[in-house]
Amino acid sequence: MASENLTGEIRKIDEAFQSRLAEAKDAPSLERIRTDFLGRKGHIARLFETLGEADPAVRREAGRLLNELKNRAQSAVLGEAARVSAKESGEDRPDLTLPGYAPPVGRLHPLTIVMRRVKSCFQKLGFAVAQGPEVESDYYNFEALNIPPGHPARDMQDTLYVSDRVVLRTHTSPVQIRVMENQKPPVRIIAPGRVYRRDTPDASHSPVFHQVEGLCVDEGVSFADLKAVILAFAREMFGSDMTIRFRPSFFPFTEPSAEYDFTCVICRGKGCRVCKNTGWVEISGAGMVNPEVFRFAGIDSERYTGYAFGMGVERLTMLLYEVQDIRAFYENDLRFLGQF
Ligand code: 2NL
Repeated sequence: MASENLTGEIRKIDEAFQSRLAEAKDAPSLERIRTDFLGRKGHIARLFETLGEADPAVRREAGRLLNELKNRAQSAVLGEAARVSAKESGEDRPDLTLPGYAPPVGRLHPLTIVMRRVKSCFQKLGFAVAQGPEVESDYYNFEALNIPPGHPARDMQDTLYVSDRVVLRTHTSPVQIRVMENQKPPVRIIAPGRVYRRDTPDASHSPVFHQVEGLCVDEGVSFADLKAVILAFAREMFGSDMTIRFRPSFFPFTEPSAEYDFTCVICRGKGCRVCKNTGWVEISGAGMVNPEVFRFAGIDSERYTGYAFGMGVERLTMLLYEVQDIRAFYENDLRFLGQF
């Protein structure tokens, strides 16, 4: 056989092998390819026999080509066999019985949890939720609340001023003034939201915190109504064993004014570290709306009376979850936030 014919024959067998291998899908078809090409009576063995009869001049080169084809075909068949067997046994598929990865799940901020609960307590008592701007005029934040010029609350030391007559609201009362300007009684609202004070942060002070204020205005509204609403809130929020007490106080926007306490939510009144053994925890202030405030808001104080109250959401949250430091709410430490 001429050298051209022999090397051409090797190339043809090589190509045939490649195309058969590309179509092999399973172990039996691969085994047929192995016997057809690499078996004792296969194409490659037949070519080795032909090689013996070839012209010595071409035998060397054709022999090298043929050996190379044999080795390559052997490892290709072995490689493909491994792949096919992995596929058939399912080794290349994910193990669906393995436990899954837990996706990272977000949670509500503790202040959001408590804020939502406070809102829902007052909604049950018939209060609507009102909102307003955090950047307020001096008029709504102070003047209309009967806080006179020169009052310490207006001091640059206590309030964050945006400009001469514009402040970051120091309470949510301005929201209530705006509602009273726009809605004639009966008014029954809470004003939840962020408020700002010029304070140096420590365990009990943060320059930004959250407040919920409440306001009820109608004919014949009395301090007894205020006490009933605060008591109902205390019991809904902290349990039916809660009692409340009021102590006389002073605010420019209410007259009379009071501070109110709840039974200590930790020891239920027995006396502990949190209540300093008094059995009571201070919550915030309240009172009957000062007629001067009604005058600013355009409400007839001869016909209507009203009560108002405030409360700090951080304070409630710290009592509820025994959080020692208000700054924890603002540090975004997931080890803290993950506990609620
Ligand atoms: C506190 C607790 C309080 C009010 C807020 C209020 C709002 C209007 C009229 C009258 Cl529109 N009062 N809010 C009343 C009493 C207490 O907040 O300890 N503040 C210094």
